[in-house]
Amino acid sequence: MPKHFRNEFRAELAVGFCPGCYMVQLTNLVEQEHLYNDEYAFFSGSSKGMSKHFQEFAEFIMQHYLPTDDSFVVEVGSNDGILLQHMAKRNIKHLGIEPSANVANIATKRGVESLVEFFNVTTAEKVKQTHGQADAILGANVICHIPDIHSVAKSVKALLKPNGVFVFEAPYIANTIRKTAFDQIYDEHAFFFGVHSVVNCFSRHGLELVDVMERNVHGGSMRYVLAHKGAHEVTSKVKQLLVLEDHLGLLKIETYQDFAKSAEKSRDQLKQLITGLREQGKKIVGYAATAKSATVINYCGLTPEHIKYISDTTPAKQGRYSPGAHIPIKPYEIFKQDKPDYAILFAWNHADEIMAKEKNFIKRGGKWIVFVPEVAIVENVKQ
Ligand code: JHZ
Repeated sequence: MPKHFRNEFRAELAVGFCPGCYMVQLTNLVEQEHLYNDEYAFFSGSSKGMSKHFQEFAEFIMQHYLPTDDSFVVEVGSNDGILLQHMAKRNIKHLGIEPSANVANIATKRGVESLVEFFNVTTAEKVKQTHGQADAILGANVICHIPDIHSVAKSVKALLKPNGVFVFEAPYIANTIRKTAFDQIYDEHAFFFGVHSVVNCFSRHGLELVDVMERNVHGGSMRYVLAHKGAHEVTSKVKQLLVLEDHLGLLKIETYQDFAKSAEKSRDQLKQLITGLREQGKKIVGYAATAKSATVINYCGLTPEHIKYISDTTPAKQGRYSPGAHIPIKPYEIFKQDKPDYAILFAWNHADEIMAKEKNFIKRGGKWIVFVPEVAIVENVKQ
């Protein structure tokens, strides 16, 4: 038995909807220390598309919200420093707060000042004492990971300058529902935010949602800009999206019940498709051992009998196994040399980048199996 399986644990994955504040969230949580530690295997810089995205995010913040030479920016969950490196390069005072030491070490090597801590009221107070209050507090795909969201709000409230902004991004619930992207539901994603739930949650703490921007990353994300109540003008886009969410049915439990039915249908179709292909003797592999893939594999009951291996570019994942199903994770180079008949596109959110570099796979007769927004076999995937 590989040594990695010894400490494996399982947790039930289930989602709840609050009809009072419209929050969609996991109902069972895995201990934070199990998820974020010095073996954290996701490196934000693992895709070219995301590197470009973070550059745009940094430019946006520097242009709009870091007004003076002594401006101070804090990032929660700064990972390998992919965002803050742009501020560091311009000598802007910054601090990354990152609980996983291994990724924080990479950030430090990039010149990003990093504090290895969870973001909470104690850490916020400490940063306030040592560095002062921030002009901007940022978070990309991390605020939705922190179960004690009220502690996040209190920490932001304490650490933010009177005119400062709290800007964060997360996959947008409307897109998750529209695309039947059930794989966005996994242990790290404690919350599935929408504009209503963000307003309701943070307004309790005197923080106001002042702007929203859709971003075409991670399957369709939203960038939320919050500020102390009354400090900034609220844009009309916030109102527009509140109305739209109502029209989309995001305030009704029935919409989520329909989503559950669509997810079940997608699961059954994918399992059937893969089982059928295996019966014909086809060789199927997985492309990218994403966090999302753990949900797809376990929810569909896929095993190493169905998927020979999953190729991934992250050295820390190679030689390991997928959680639960124990499908081997192999270096990307194996996929390039190998001739699988089908590859399941687990990193469907990076489709543009992947299609551009995998033309040879199709030329060799390979085909993609996709499941978002629908289960299909295709030669080309549009994001
Ligand atoms: P990707 C992560 O989710 C984890 P994941 C986290 N919890 C989160 O919230 C989201 O990001 C935002 C591999 N890969 O970005 C590298 C290839 O092998 O969809 C990574 O292992 N070849 C923080 O894991 C993985 O995919 C490629 O060409 O679902 C990243 O997957 C590319 C582009 C990626 O995020």
